Amino acid sequence: MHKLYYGIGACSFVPHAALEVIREATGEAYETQLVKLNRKEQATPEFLALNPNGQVPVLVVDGKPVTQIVAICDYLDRKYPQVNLMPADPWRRTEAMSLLAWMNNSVHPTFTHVFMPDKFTDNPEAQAELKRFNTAGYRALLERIQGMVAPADPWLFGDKLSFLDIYALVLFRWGGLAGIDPDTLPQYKAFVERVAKVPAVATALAREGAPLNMYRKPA
Ligand SMILES: N[C@@H](CCC(=O)N[C@@H](CS)C(=O)NCC(=O)O)C(=O)O
Repeated sequence: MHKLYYGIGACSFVPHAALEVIREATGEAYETQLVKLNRKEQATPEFLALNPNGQVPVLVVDGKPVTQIVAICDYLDRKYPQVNLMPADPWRRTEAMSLLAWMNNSVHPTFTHVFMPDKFTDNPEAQAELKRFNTAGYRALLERIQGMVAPADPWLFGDKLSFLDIYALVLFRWGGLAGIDPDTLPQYKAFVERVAKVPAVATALAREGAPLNMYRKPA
């Protein structure tokens, strides 16, 4: 059975919701293990033995850990192609993979500079500057995603919910944490509300227990 190590509201929500979509479609059960990121459980020797990067998600498959969302999504799609979490057509799949990589290697790290600037410098003034600069950059990236989700009918890659729709939800929520008012991105907000209503996504959201709207007005 697959076992997912996840954090509340973290990027691990992408495989978490996907595993739930798979469970609903195929009956394949999975286990979850919460890693309390605020308590630095990702830095314990036991967890570092699973993922030396000290990050969630980790998916354990037949006792072997796999890390990195792009690899985990690729594995789950190849294991359960009938669930269509990536498009089946080779070119559409490549387009989806390109978008997944961009979300993971460009949008996601921009937010990390806002949320965890201490990962990039130990100078408090530089941290404040990183936060300010990257909040603006993050907003611009969310606007680009809004341009992609606005015409989605109903999902980014057609009639099947994909990893991309779930990642779009995660990145939008983080905007709230970065002090970006969700109401200023109305088309993106409407899309995320739609994704959140998909029963499997709603189940995973309920398990994590964090609100969909994480907006914190900047001080
Ligand atoms: N590129 C990695 C990013 C993973 C990542 O940034 N995980 C964050 C949560 S969203 C984390 O575990 N942060 C805890 C830490 O870095 O201490 C992936 O795709 O898995």
